[in-house]
Amino acid sequence: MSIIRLTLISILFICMWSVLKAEDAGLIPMPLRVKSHSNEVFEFTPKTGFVCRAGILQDEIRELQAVLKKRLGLEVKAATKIGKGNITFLLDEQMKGIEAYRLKVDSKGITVIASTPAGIFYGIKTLDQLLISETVPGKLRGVEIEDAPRYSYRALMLDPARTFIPVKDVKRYIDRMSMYKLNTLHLHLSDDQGWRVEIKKYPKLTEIGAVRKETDGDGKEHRGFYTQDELKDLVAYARKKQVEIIPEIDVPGHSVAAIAAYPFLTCLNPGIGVRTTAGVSTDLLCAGNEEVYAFYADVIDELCAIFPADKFHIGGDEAPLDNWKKCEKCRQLMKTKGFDREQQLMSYFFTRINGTLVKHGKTPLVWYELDVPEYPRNSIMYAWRWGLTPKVIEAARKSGHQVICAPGEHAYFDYPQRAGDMPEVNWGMPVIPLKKAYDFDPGYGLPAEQQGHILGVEATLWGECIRDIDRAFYMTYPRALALAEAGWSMMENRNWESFLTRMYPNLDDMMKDGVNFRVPFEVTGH
Ligand code: TNX
Repeated sequence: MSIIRLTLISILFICMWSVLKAEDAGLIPMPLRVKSHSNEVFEFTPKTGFVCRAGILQDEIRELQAVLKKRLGLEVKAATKIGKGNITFLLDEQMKGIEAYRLKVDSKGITVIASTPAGIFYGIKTLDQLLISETVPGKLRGVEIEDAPRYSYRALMLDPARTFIPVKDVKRYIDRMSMYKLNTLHLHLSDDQGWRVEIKKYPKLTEIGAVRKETDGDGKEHRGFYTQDELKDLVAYARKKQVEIIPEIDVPGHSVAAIAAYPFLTCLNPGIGVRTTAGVSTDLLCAGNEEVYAFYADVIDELCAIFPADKFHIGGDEAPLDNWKKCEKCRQLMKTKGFDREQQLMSYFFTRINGTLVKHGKTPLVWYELDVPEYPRNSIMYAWRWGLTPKVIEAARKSGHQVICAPGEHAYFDYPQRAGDMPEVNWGMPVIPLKKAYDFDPGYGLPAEQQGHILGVEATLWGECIRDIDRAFYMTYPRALALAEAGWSMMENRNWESFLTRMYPNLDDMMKDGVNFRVPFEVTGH
């Protein structure tokens, strides 16, 4: 072989080796466009600094500093020159998309351009993912990334109502979800088995409602709730990670803990205690009692002072109407209103609760049930029941509502990732393997004009069997990586094999960080 040929082959080999591909860069979710600059390499040095003209990016600078400290042990300080081996943040109001960003890495420097701090933040998160998969420490291969999300709403739900989750654990959960550009944490704060938020006007909600005597007969008391100050701190923490927290108070079903504390809230069985088993209760809030609406107006008033999000989840799921049929007050109200079906009372109930939300400028989110005749015009529907999402998307389009897709068959993260994975649960939960979580297309392949009302995605981690944050992480990951990609990436940029390759550097990173996850052995045939 001639010297020239050998040299050419070596150059080609070196180029191939050093060209950055999204597949080997651990980028999740997959960006809109990735272009590698094969001849460029950026080198971090102790002199690397950040250049930032706007004063409003303090949190983002701190995030960058934390990333570079963690990955490279570097302390980066303010610099003045764009290029020259520095990292530059530019806010460009002309750029379209509130979460969009452009990231460029070449031998002269690193630049992140966005129209908002959120975009800059996501540029930093992408930079972080580039760093976790670089094999030569301190070097980054040249790349240009143009990125923007498919959907604006990308959420995970935690259920501290069934099993309380301390604030410090929720913060860790937020840290990890923000790595994958998930921008909403939905907190399910009340259910039959627990009321988890301090309400100053009604102290018994937490004195009584936050104590569960036992769980499925284990004889162990379980208690806990968030004070208002703790939640304000949590909201501020999340905001720095570009995560918005949305509270949920589930009504009129799943309200036994509140009823245990304030028995007047229900129709027929005022003596019930906080529920100690999973399942659905027939003890609902009474729709025919004015005091119920006044009570929840007070609760919502206090919660709106804690959560600045413009959305507020009011539950609405699994409310069997047996007791409303038998309750005098409910019957009387139906008569006055001229209703002939209890389901109409359900619509009435939501309208009344929404009256309070509207005063605070909030939009109600609801677990959509196909048999409820009407929801408030401004509400956003969750499609959640197994197999019913296409139906709900269509029904919501006709009724003029927006939809969040949280389908049971792709996004119920309380379901095991593999058969036999949850031996402690014997009620036969279905299985959602990683592949099934990945196969989720929130648009269900519909033509563009039939999916414009889809706002985004959410995965729900119902807490009946989630005993602590390690278990929560174990159930969440790696499936939340699949969800993040379903919410952010365009279908034409998504590919299962590529996803798996990009997943491994992230699993490695979670391991180093002490974040629990389930190794998806089955994808490699084990
Ligand atoms: C249904 S999904 C529920 C939850 C349970 C979950 C268990 C929904 C809106 N309600 O109350 O925890 O199933 O998978």
